Amino acid sequence: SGKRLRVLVDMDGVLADFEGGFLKKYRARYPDDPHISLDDRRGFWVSAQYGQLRSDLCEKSISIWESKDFFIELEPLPGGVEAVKEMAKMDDTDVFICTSPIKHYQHCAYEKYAWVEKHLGHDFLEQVILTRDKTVISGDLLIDDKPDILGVEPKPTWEHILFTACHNKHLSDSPSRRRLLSWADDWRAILDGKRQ
Ligand code: UMP
Repeated sequence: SGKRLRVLVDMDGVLADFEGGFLKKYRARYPDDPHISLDDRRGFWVSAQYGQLRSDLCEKSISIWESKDFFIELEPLPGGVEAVKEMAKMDDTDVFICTSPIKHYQHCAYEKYAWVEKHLGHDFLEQVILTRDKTVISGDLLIDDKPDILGVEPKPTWEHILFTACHNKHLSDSPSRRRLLSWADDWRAILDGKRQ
């Protein structure tokens, strides 16, 4: 074991309950409009599926995560914070939180840092990477619920581990793509398998 393992962990849909937080606030703000249950979610883009349901619901959905306090008030997903803390304490392991902020930057970027401080502690702010392009970030593993992680680098260094979420659970897996079904799944085995 000569070299350290670098693990990149996504935030929305992996550590923070974006989908649950969205649905709760959308239904509270637009009680007379239709919604999509988490069971019926398909596709990474919430706004696209709401736009298909009814064209005006695209911008109504966007208004939810552009609002102040949306990102800071997201609940942690079960076991995620504990797993990241444990990972960070493992020998020869570096953990980074790798997350894409929305371009409406008034609240999101600030609140993502605040969320990490609240749930993982001030020292963990050292480990935060905000980027709209995860392909230019080097690592051994990227644990992320987005099925297609694309950017300017055609050959990213990381192996993408698809974290199961309501919007991706029905996707068929190619043999080359591995999943983490939840934080109760064996993430330690995935890390250990990557160590040389
Ligand atoms: N996001 C949108 N539109 C959607 C769903 C999510 O802009 O329909 C945003 C919320 C997060 C970002 O800031 O995309 C997801 O980032 P990653 O999970 O890929 O880091």
